[in-house]
Amino acid sequence: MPSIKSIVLAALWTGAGVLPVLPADQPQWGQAWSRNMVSAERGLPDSFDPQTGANIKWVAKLGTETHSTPIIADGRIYIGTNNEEPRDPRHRGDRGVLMCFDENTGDLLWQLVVPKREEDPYFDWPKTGISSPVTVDGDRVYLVGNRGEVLCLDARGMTDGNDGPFRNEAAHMSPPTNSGAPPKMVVGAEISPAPHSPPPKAEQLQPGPTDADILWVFDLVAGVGIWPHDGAHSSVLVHGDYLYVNTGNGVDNTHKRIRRPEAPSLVVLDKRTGRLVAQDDERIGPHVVHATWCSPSSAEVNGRPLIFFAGGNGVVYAFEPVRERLLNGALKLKKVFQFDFDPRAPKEDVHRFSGNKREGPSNIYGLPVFHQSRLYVGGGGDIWWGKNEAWLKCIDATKTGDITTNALVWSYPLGRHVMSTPAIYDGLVFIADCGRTVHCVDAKNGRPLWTHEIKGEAWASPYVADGKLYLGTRSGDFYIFAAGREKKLISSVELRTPISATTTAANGTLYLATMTHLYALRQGGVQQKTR
Ligand SMILES: [Ca+2]
Repeated sequence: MPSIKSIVLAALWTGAGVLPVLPADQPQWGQAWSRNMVSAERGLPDSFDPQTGANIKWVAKLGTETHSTPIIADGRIYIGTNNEEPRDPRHRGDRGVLMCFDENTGDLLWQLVVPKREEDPYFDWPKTGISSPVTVDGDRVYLVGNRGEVLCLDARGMTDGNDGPFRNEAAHMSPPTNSGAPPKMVVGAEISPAPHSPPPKAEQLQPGPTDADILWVFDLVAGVGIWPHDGAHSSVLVHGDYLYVNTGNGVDNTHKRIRRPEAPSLVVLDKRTGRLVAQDDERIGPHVVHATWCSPSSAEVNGRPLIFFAGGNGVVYAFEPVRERLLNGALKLKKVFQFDFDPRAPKEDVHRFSGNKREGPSNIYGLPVFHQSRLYVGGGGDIWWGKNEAWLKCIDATKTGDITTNALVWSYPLGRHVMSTPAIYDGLVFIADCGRTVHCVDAKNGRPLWTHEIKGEAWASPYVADGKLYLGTRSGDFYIFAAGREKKLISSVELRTPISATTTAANGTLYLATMTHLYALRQGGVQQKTR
């Protein structure tokens, strides 16, 4: 007699006419590794109600600022936040925090707590917490913390002891003696990033069962000489045995100087050891408009694997992946193409335009998304310091060399500034901007299909799952549209707390993070209590 599972599988096979789509984890930001903001999850809610608890499975409390997107793997959910609602009374004060919750219950399993950089508030902006989404590969969790460190964590935390080689969690989590408020924000103050100085051993906090187990650390400041700015936002890309990481190199507190022009924008580490194996050789540093916040993506183009990355200089690059582990010295990444996203913008001495809302260089926050031999990229003037102009561009990813003049398939003007990564679904491209508009564009030719005015800026990316488009805004409004050629707003919810995180779906549940709470939304769920 066939099992229920095999009947369900058979029904899925015949019903869909294609490979069955089963509930799955979401172990990295976007799809692996095109970074398309699309999920194959089904049966997700059309609406929910925080007042009655309808369609809510559970709610977990976060800090007060959450700019990180929830990531789900192997029964656990990871999200970065701050420490303004301390989960552990031993950790008090401003910290970067990564929380790990039980997927089923929303209970906290463990957390990584990282002291802030206190040399200059511009190195590690007060109260912003850990902004990077994690990437989970097997039982290892990769992320870039608030101090500009690439960290490899044990998904099981300390439940099976303190695994190495890194065993100095006590020093890592203990703030310096006399730690307190960061110095005043003084533009032009001559301050350099300094290493963490833990207190003497006897005064250090000791890791307990709810603290993270760090396996290795690579410090981007000490290791490749970056100048951190505002906060790290990197989503690590795993390709074979290697991690591709945008470094976060940026301007200093004047917003007019690059202190580390030689520092790389993209580095490659051995995922097993954290050893540096390669870095870009594109001399992007002097032209970084604000900081290096675009994370890499990857795809095979005509049978050839490529790593895509957009620099803080507004140029989209493709590199060959690292194939061999070199024993001596870091390898330079081999470039396959470069595409200047804004060729008419000024290219030299770009920081003289800092604060100019009318003209100046472009940079790129969202990820370059690969879909069917094309790259879709949103970019334009910096949201805080640059011109208002922004675009969604479609690039032919099959070309090589300098492809600025021959690879642009189409360009679509956006409203004012863009932070989003596009979602490509069913011949449509969805993106949202900081001019408070959601856009639906024909993927083939870039023609506008519909727009919708939203109440706040979109810092999150639109996310397509179950035929719906999910998007939260900085005004605290959450929108659910039909992901189709015709505009249809299915529902909207006023959460009254700003949203920076992209919504994610895994195993039949949708995860939505506001600044203060993580909602697990599930069809038919009724919330019992906040965890
Ligand atoms: Ca350890």
